[in-house]
This record gives sequence, C-alpha cells and structure tokens, in this order.
Amino acid sequence: MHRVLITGAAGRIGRTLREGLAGRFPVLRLSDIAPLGEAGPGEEIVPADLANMAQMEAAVADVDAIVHLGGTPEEAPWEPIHNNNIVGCYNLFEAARGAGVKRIVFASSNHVIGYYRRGRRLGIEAPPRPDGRYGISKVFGEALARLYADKHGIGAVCLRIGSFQPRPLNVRMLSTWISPRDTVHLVARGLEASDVHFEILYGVSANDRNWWDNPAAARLGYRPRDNAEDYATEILKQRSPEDEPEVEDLFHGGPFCGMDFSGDTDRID
Ligand code: 15L
Repeated sequence: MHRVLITGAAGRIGRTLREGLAGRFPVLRLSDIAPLGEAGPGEEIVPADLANMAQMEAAVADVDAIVHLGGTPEEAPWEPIHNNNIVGCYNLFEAARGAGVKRIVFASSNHVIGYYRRGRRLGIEAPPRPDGRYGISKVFGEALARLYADKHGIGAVCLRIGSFQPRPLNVRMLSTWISPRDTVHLVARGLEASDVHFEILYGVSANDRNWWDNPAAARLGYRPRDNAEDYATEILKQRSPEDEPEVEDLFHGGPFCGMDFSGDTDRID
C-alpha cells in the first residue's frame, strides 16, 4: 500500500488514526469537509464533501486503500444521514471503483444490530436489526461493501465499531468499548491483512463482558490489548439503583434504541 486515504479524518476516530498510522504507509491522504490543519510529513490534505461526486473522485485518485470514516457519526435527522451516509457512501465506493482502489475499510457500527436484546450473544450471521436512521445507513454501507467486493473485486472490511472512547463511560461500554490503540491496530489489520474479499468484524476491545463473537477479526490478526473490566469497579460504583430498566438498557444499541421510541418492547424478542 503506497497511498492510503482516510475520509472523515477530522473526526474523533480520524484524528486518532492520523496519529496512530503516521509513518506506516508512504503517504497518508486525509480528507474531510472540516478543517484538517497543515499537512505533516508523509501527509496529503484533500478536502472533500462526500455528497459531491467530483470532489470524491479527486479525493480517491491514485489511492491504494481507503479507511472510510466520513459521514454523520450518530443518530440524526434524515437529511444529513441521507446526504452523508447514503449518497456519500455510494459516491465513495463508486469513485473508488473508478480509481482502481484495492481495499476499503468501512466504519460500520454496532447500531446495525442495535435492537437485539442484550442477553443474546451475536455473531455476524444475525440479520440486521438497526436501531435508527444511522443504523440503517450502516446496513446500507455494509451492503455496498458486499456488492463492490463481489462485483468489482474491492477487498472490503466492515468494522462494526462499538463505543470508541478513551475509556468506558458507563455500564454498557463495559461490553461495547474499543480503546484508541485497539482501534488503530484493528484498522491496520483491515488494511494490511492479505487475501481479503469481504469481512464483517466487530470493533471491540478484549472486554470480559463483550457481547459479540469476532472470529473474522482474529483471523485477520486482530489481537486487542485493552479490557473495559479494568474500569468496572469504578463504573459500577457510580451507578444509581434502577427501578424498571429503560428501553436503552435492554438492547445492544443502548441510547439510540430509546430515541423516538413509541413501540412495545415486549414484542422485540
Ligand atoms: C456509534 O456508532 C456512534 O458513532 C457513537 O456515537 C456511539 O453511539 C457508539 O456507536 C456507541 O454505540 O456507543
């Protein structure tokens, strides 16, 4: 890999990868609609709006691999989700195909499977169960990745990222946390592992309370080093006594499941 593009490079994960992957590839190209500052050694800055195909074509030109983080990173109204995560994701894959890109690591999300109950352990074979518009956009992104792998031979790795934080912040994150250094390692494996056609991996640290089976990640050489359990005593101490659990406490997706909720949790098996 000579030149690797990171979209959404000004975001939280993007900034971590900018630092963590520095010097790993001859050229790291950084793209975002938000300011990225000056290019450092080995960096190129190419500002681009995901919804603008001409700008995406310029961003992916001469690139060998892409880490696609760009887009709206949380639940939001339909318009930004549609522009950034649906149209933008399509533009990214289509521009990449035109430019002969060999590998795309796509930042998917645990919100693809958000409405599964927490008692249920999940692998990647469980059908999608998105918990909002954001989750739906990630299902769409995974389907695009599958299509461009099968139809156009782009090696695609979808990372269903859990909770990317410097440290776990609540009880749910004792299961879903992924640390910054494990994230850098996971993305590097997604870029560098050989013989990839299409994979879905969970982006999660080595948490004792992990809910997700992750055999493909191990196969690609992912060896997480952090464990949210190191913070468990402190987090469980802060917890206030609960009466009935809220909607957000019942399902993998947490708070996103409770947003705009007007359903019947008894019917969500
Ligand atoms: C995500 O996919 C979001 O980008 C982030 O804002 C968090 O909500 C995270 O998932 C999570 O589930 O904790």
